[in-house]
Amino acid sequence: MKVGIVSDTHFGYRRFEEDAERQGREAILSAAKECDLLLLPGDIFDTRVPRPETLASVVKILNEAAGAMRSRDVAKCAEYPFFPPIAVIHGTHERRARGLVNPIELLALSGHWISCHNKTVLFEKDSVEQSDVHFPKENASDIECKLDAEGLRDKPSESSLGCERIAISGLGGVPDDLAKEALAQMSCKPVGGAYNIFMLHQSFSEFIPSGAEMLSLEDLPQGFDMIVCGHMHAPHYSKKKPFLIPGSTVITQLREEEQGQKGYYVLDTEKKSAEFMPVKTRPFHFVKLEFSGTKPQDAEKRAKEAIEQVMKISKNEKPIIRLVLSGTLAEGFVSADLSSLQSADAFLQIDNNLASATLADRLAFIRELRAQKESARDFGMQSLRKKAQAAGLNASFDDDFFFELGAGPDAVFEKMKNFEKIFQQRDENPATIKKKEPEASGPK
Ligand SMILES: [Mn+2]
Repeated sequence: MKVGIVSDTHFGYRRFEEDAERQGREAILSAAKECDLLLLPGDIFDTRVPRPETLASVVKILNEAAGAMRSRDVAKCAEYPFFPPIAVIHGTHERRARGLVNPIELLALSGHWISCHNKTVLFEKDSVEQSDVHFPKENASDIECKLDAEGLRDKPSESSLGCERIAISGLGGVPDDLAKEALAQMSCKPVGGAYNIFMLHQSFSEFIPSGAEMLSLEDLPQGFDMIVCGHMHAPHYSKKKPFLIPGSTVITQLREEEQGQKGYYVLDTEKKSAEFMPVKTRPFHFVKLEFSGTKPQDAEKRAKEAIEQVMKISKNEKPIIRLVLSGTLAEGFVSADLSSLQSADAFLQIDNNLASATLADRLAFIRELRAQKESARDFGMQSLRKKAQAAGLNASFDDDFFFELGAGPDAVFEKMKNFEKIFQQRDENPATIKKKEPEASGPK
């Protein structure tokens, strides 16, 4: 079967609403025209409570997609016989509190698509065309009797009938720190005799470097032939893993990695390969400019030239440009005014990080200090040692102190008893403690 995978259409995204509508529409309808089954792994809507106008435009697109699929012989779902073969989960943008209806569930109730959140849904398609199977008319009943007599009718072998089965399991988007728990608790699993796809909407630490709390590819459930993941907006396909990120169909974050093509994937479950199908999108350019001791008017001039460069290659279409300026201004200048760069010919976002030289120096100094500084533990130990010294407790203080406290209340209690002894000793005979002080004191 051919599976069309479209994600993160962000319908209703206010900043580029027409782009979201046009590009999402093209992706869904193109996929519907050539595929047997569609998967939409979340962030189909930009908000958890879309406006009726947004809902209406998505319903229109889905009606058209259903029409395009109905006119062909596509995958069918026995559980939802009257629904188009479109499987969907909610993303982080559509997620709502328990007990509230999110827009994905709403359109599942209206029969526009099938929700696969926290369940496994089976789709089937006969790959042998109806017209290929024909009995001679006069003998048809004889043959059917023979089939019944041999008990073949009730158990047609899958290979002889050429029936292909795809099981879609899904888990809607959750906050990153809850993802592992959600995977452990979900109630879907691979189905025997089917091509199994697991669909989720999360960040993965392999793709987003800052992700301490994120899932790793190692956390994914076993037994699936393909993992499809929404949420991350740059497309990616790894045949070996096998892991597929369709990416978004619209620019939303204006991040550097969003500059590539946008589109959808067509997964061929027989050939076990996926192909990226680009859709026509508004051009987006991310431009970084670095300055050092520059006068504001020179920075402005260079920024203007960079914008003109982009305008030249954008031809007829109004591009989205994000301009990031960083570095220092010449002595005596505090900031650069770049408001003159705004024009009606581009959607321009300027990140003006230019700083005065003195401020930049101070920032660099603070950064260096932080890099040199000992760890919090070392710093804490040092100040504790100083205080202990002043109280005459040197003998009992060592670097393992924090770890012992961490071991639990019993360890702390033991330590306190130790202190008590030392305090008693000090009170009874101050001289003995004082004598010890110099040899055990201070860091070396
Ligand atoms: Mn998204």
